[in-house]
Amino acid sequence: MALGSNLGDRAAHLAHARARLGALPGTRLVAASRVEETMPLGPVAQPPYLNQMVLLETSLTPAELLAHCLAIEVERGRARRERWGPRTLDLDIVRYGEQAVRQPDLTIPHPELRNRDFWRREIAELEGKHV
Ligand code: A4P
Ligand code: MG
Repeated sequence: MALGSNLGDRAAHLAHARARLGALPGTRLVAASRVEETMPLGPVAQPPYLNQMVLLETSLTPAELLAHCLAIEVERGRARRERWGPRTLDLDIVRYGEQAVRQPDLTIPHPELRNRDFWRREIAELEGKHV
């Protein structure tokens, strides 16, 4: 799961997300990458992000996990204005084990994985941490 924030107290938003994700039903936070500051990607001018990748073990389905993610984003005052715009907290399911999901509201692996060096770097860090 990828955590991102570029509005408000970014570190606090990520900390909230880690705590909430780790406390979801049937879910455990196994490992977390370093938090890194990254320059904004995409067409919208906006402040730099803090990004982090976490590894969860969960019995939630991808759809259930997504619903929890949207609720946690709202807890941090996330307002959806424009696609790729600035946000207090963004939670993206980047991978879900080896499973692929293609639904109107959920694509796994996340289509941006191939374009985001920092995500791939963070995943490599997690794999080193828990193997
Ligand atoms: N959705 C589909 N697949 C997924 C998935 N695998 N995980 C749907 C989570 N959500 C998924 O998301 C819109 C809808 O995508 C969700 O309701 C869900 O049904 P959103 O968060 O409202 O929209 P968004 O985040 O603006 O769009 P998207 O496509 O998720 O963009 P990203 O990839 O989140 O990009 N620059 C830096 N440096 N770091 C960043 O983290 N993030 C973005 C946003 C732009 N630039 C960035 C960063
Ligand atoms: Mg998103």
